[in-house]
Amino acid sequence: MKRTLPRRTAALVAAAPLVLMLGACGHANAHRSITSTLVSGATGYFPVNIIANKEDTLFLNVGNGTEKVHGFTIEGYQVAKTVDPNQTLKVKLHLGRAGTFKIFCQLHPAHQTATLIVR
Ligand SMILES: [Cu+2]
Repeated sequence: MKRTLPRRTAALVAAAPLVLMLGACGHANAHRSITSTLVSGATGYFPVNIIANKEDTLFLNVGNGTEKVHGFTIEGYQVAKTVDPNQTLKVKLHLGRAGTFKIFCQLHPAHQTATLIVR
């Protein structure tokens, strides 16, 4: 039993550079949050920019800190959801396209927009 421990440790040490290499390739998990809230006295999103890398898997928590239902659409990524007041929606997205994509509320034209930036 005592002999298996050093072997396991050696395997972990051997795997560590592999994990680091995968991270360097840009195939990473990006965890971000965005919330509908009051921005300068009007309804908008905070933060106004979500930034991640191409080929990342984006795990996005979409919150709503207001008292109304709000929409959440990402142009170019076929995401169109609604979020109830004081709820958080989880959106998982593979970022296969680089560029700048408008985030907007499909329910309220006056709702200030945000931007998804995929580098
Ligand atoms: Cu809205």
